[in-house]
Amino acid sequence: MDHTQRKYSEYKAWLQPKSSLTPKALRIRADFDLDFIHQECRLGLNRLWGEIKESAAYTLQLKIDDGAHEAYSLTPLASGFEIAGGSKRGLLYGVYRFLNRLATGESIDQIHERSAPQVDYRIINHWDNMDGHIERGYAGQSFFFAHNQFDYDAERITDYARLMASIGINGICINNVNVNKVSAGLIAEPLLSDLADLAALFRPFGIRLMVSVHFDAPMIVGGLTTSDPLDAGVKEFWRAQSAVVYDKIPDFLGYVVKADSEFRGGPEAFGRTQADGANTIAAAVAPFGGLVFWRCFVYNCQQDWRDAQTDRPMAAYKHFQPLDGAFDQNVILQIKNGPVDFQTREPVSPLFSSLTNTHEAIEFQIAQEYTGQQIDLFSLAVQWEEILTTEVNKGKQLRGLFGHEITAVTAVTNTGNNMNWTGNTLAQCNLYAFGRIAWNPDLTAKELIREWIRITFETDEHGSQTIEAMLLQSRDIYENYTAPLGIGFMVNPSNHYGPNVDGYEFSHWGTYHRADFEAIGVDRTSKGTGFTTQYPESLQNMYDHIATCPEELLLFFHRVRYDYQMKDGRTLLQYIYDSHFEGAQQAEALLQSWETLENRVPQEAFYSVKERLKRQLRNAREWRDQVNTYFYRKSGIDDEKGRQIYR
Ligand code: GCW
Repeated sequence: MDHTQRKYSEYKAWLQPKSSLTPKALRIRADFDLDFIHQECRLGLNRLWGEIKESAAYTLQLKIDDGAHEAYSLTPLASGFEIAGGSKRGLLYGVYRFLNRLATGESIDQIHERSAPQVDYRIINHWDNMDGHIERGYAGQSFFFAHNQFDYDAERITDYARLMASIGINGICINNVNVNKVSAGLIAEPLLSDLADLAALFRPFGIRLMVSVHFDAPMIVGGLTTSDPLDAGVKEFWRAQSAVVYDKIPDFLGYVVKADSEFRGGPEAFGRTQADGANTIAAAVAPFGGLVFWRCFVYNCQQDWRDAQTDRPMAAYKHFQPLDGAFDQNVILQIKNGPVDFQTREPVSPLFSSLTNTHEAIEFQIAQEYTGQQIDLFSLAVQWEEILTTEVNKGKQLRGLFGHEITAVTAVTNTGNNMNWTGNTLAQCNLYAFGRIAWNPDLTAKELIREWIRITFETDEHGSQTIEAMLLQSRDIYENYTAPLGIGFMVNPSNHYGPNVDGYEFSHWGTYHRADFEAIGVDRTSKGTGFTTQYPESLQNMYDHIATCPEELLLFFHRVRYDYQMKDGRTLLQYIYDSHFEGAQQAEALLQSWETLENRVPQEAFYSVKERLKRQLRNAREWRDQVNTYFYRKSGIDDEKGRQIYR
């Protein structure tokens, strides 16, 4: 059944409480002031256990203690349980965490936890357009907008706010970073009043809204003739307009800005720096405690493919590193996890280790733009764990920067108006995992996947183990049949799904693999384009030398001959053939595994995931054959194992 055909209320009726958990009788005690949290707690328990019964014998105590603002503690007592938070927000997180742990099947007396988030801002970015279409959206249309206006079901928004708060999200940017003339108006009437109404739905859940603003808003919204950030009129526009915004929404979190990027205007168009641009806007929101998330996805998207000197991954560092320390305190530079663009595998962006005097946000993409589009299975928790545990400086892992240089964690979301939120039921795991690692980056993919399976499915041991194995392997499988060893971008241009080895090879986007008859890849070492010099010395040395470069990133950093010997003795070419044959086989095995789950997971989820796994298999075979044929034709060298390659 098409998820979008149902009304949300009908869909909700289909969601069953977790019947296998024993119903409890208890009394919830809380100050009158904590009414909302009390209700949330009761609602959650009712969902888990059916209607809960009143009993004075067992007391669930909700209280505010002197812990940190967002911290909570969960403590079993002799004849009851205590949930405490350093503030109402902390207490709310405590309540959700308590419910979450109950939903995994734990008994109350085992639940003992103290926790505080490692970063202050845990943010979801929607790429929703106001016409309802979601850029890189794979779960239907926007649940905020349609027909260039706000158009939402308040009940659904409330559930969404609860969902996000329950995983620790405290800020949401509701519109696409590619702002157009309509969405530029979100900071002015008449849209601003609607924005304020929406903000009110999120407020009780501790979630502050943001919008993406147009760098040229002074012209589009303010009617000025320039957007030059150093122009007095432009500064006044941002100041006055922001005052209007904060008058309507006092707890507004701030703006996200994509400037000088992919045909968007920006400070450089006026001969100004990124810091000039960011600081002008930041100064306007500073009096209200607002923030500016300034994106670092700045590169030349009009490159001539003949130009081998320009190397796209180097761009962000070149634009921003020299400005370290020049940004105002309420500017947060929002940096994609890798230096290129949310590919299956990339090294960590060198900006993280090189900005030491600037607030940074890491930006992940939960929407699977390049990672299977919520058709192919791809557990991002696995990728994120690798990214977070990557060394960025002298034994320091990326996650070690959380709470210090990295003050915010953001991600492009994978939600839409499909009834199950994410299109593919299994893609919910990515959304869940994001919130949890933004709170605690030390959590492993395995832990996150397990938690999610337990709270989502009431299934048997075979069911949970099968889903866990599928999710844990999914990233390697996808990587096997798509672009090899960090080379990236062998996708169909524009929609970014399915193989097209040379699709970007002669384009202006700056993403070239430069394969010829004997070698593939771009030499990004200090002797090549020099990209590796953007890293601290120890990392530069590691990436520079082919022997010490992590093999899975071989083709990101090096130009390599097809007869190059990999660590296990195979040639590079044979590695490519093998991984592609294997990947397609593994995709088939995923489908077979899932087929064993009929009647073990809800029917609707079973059929919709199955249908996607079938599409994944077709996709994997197409990738296998196109990539293998491509390299055979380039090299003229056969597969050692004599498998079918189309000539
Ligand atoms: O990867 C690219 C996407 C664009 C996106 C851009 C960005 C919102 O293909 O759709 O634009 O990244 O991150 O700004």
